[in-house]
Amino acid sequence: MSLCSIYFSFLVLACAAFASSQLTGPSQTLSASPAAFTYNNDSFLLKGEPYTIIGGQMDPQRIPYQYWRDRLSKARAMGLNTIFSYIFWNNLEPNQGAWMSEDPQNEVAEYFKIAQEEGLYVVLRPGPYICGEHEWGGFPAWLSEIPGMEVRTNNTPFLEETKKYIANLANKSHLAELQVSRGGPILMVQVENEYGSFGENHNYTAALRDIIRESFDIPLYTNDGGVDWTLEGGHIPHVLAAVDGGSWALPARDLYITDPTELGPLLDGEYYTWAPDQWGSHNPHNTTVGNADSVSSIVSDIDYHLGNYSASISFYMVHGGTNFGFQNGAMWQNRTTVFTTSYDYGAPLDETGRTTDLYFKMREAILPYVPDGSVPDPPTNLPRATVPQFELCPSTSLFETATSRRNAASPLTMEALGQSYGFTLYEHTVVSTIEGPLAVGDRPRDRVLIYVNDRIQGVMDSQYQHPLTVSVSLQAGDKLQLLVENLGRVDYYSRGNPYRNYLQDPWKGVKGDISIDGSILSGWNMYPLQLDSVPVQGCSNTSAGNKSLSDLPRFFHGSFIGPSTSHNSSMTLDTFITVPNGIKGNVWVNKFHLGRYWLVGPQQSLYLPGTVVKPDETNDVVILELEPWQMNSTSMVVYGSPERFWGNNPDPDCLKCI
Ligand SMILES: *[C@@H]1O[C@H](CO)[C@@H](O)[C@H](O)[C@H]1NC(C)=O
Ligand SMILES: *[C@@H]1O[C@H](CO)[C@@H](O)[C@H](O)[C@H]1NC(C)=O
Ligand SMILES: *[C@@H]1O[C@H](CO)[C@@H](O)[C@H](O)[C@H]1NC(C)=O
Ligand SMILES: *[C@@H]1O[C@H](CO)[C@@H](O)[C@H](O)[C@H]1NC(C)=O
Ligand SMILES: *[C@@H]1O[C@H](CO)[C@@H](O)[C@H](O)[C@H]1NC(C)=O
Ligand SMILES: *[C@@H]1O[C@H](CO)[C@@H](O)[C@H](O)[C@H]1NC(C)=O
Ligand SMILES: *[C@@H]1O[C@H](CO)[C@@H](O)[C@H](O)[C@H]1NC(C)=O
Ligand SMILES: *[C@@H]1O[C@H](CO)[C@@H](O)[C@H](O)[C@H]1NC(C)=O
Ligand SMILES: *[C@@H]1O[C@H](CO)[C@@H](O)[C@H](O)[C@H]1NC(C)=O
Ligand SMILES: CC(=O)N[C@H]1CO[C@H](CO)[C@@H](O)[C@@H]1O
Repeated sequence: MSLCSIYFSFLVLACAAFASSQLTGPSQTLSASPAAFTYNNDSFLLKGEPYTIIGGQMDPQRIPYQYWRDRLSKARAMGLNTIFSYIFWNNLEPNQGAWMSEDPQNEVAEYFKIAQEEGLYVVLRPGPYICGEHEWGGFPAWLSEIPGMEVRTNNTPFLEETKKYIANLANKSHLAELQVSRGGPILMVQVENEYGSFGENHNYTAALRDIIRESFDIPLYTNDGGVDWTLEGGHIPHVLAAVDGGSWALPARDLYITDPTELGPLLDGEYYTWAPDQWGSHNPHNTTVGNADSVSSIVSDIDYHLGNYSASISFYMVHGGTNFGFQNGAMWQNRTTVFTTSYDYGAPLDETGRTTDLYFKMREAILPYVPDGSVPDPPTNLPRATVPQFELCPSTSLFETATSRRNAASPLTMEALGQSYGFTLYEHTVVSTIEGPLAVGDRPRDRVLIYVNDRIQGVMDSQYQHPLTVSVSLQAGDKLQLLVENLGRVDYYSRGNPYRNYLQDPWKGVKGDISIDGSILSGWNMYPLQLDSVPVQGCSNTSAGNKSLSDLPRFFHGSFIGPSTSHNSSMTLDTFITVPNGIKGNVWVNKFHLGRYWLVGPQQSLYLPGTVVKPDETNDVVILELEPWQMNSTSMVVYGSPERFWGNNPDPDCLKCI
């Protein structure tokens, strides 16, 4: 999505002069089945008939694959005829050359086939940059290690990798054969994503257009914020220009796009149903719940787009889903701001795929624009499960699991260590007395827990503007340990704001030297802790029930007996996991990584999909608590509840931080 788009408020609502004259026809000359999907000056044409796209965004890789059909059928029942989907390259190719099309969660062709079975067409948004509040906007971390790499520009290494990615998507992931021109559901392909808010290198976007054309023969489109400079930066000859944003954005396309090969029917490619959440004591959950004015403005915008304007639309998001594991993105706004694990988005289908009040209000507004009887009945929500509270016992510390070691005189970044996500531990043994403020590379990337001989000294985190320094006092033989957490790479940068462009600087861990009072420390042991697997062995009897857990990040282990299913559906095992005594950490259930928790909120519980839960059997739970020294309780407990709550708490590590 474009956060830039929502910064422009309602600029123009009265757009009486929707001038659609002077347009020329579609730029595409379709070879295979020319009539399958095309457009003229005013309208998309599906098999020759005018077609208004009533779309909604839903990304397969953010939804447990077992629930794809459930979510798609519900989108259809809301009145949608088309699904818009981003593809996350970093999930499909986690290691260079390792294409994961066999992994069910990344089998995106299967998702599109289900969409077709459910009566939906598809608009494909492959990026390769997709923004989306997703880790590095969808780029795999290994890209950063390719010499000369510069993303989103006319850069040979970048275009070479992009070429392979698009070809793999088309061929290895079988999306080419799912084009509407070959009888599949895919109508159009987006080129780049809101590129105009990032840059204006038209050579790059033309090259990317040509790369996509090598694999796809259906119409292409661009999608940019509804203002002059974003449209001017983003348009590409022979590619249909679309806008995103609210109703205010609609007139912009024909005001600022003049090349007739870029004109055609009007599409609002991202109409925001609401907004994502970011961690922080002062960030309340973004939702329309209880906000009748917001809901009614969405409803009247639906009329305005589909009625007054006869425009096509895609609701971003119709269902957000979840940034499971370490998959969330972040932004840089002179400090790091981090998207939560939940991508609920305040969307009409909530994070667990249940319909909300907004769903029914939007459905009612959409129905007058679709032929009678063609929309299925709205679904009934299934109940979610309760898991009674149970206690976990303390297991090994994170540091004890750090066994894979590299050493070097100077620190290496996480990526140079061959690691994409999670934590890296940097360890140095001091040779002579030294004290003073610590500097960790060029800046904390992102959250650094500082220990001396296993005792916590402080937290440096680029989320905090204050305090930025921690001082230490060390004797010869002391062990300085820095645990660096990658909180998610920046996924969005706009040339319209005053911030640094961290899309081109994605590195995590430590970049640069580590010094104390200006003296560089040389000689580091480095331990990548990506946590693809976590220890599930039992607990250390010695520390179980012990009043004094050490300061070290620690795994906790426990289990619960899964509830029985009702309605013969794993959705009745869906629940919200809460770690009431936890400060900050991560949760795994049956080895499935739910994601991060952090007491600051606004997210206070994690979605546990019923697909992960074994009914009537033992289910393993592992928690990594990063800050046991901040816990008020010595016991770690977990429960699952059918309802979630959102809320904020002060940050014990930085009470005054914003
Ligand atoms: C689009 O409009 C222009 C100008 O009115 C006209 O010349 C052209 O034939 C139209 N194209 C199509 C495909 O209808
Ligand atoms: C994809 O596969 C087709 C058919 O096997 C082949 O002709 C084409 O060159 C491949 N495309 C790319 C981009 O590799
Ligand atoms: C785009 O390509 C043209 C022709 O090769 C060249 O003159 C121009 O400098 C390029 N522009 C950018 C921004 O790379
Ligand atoms: C949209 O159309 C309706 C019905 O024709 C009309 O009453 C309303 O004023 C129009 N809204 C705008 C903003 O033009
Ligand atoms: C961010 O930092 C830059 C460089 O220090 C400064 O010019 C700019 O005003 C800052 N912006 C905000 C919103 O603080
Ligand atoms: C503690 O040790 C006993 C005996 O070795 C073992 O049976 C028990 O499972 C252990 N408890 C935990 C919580 O690991
Ligand atoms: C647990 O408590 C005992 C007695 O108070 C203490 O000797 C021991 O070191 C503690 N163990 C841990 C792991 O903290
Ligand atoms: C439960 O669902 C499964 C898979 O959908 C189906 O095979 C099975 O027959 C169902 N059982 C009952 C009792 O409805
Ligand atoms: C711990 O307890 C103190 C005193 O009751 C309270 O002020 C603080 O907020 C609590 N901290 C957490 C993380 O719950
Ligand atoms: C991350 C995000 O988009 N947060 C938004 C939540 O809603 C408030 C109020 O509408 C916005 O100010 C935030 O930007």
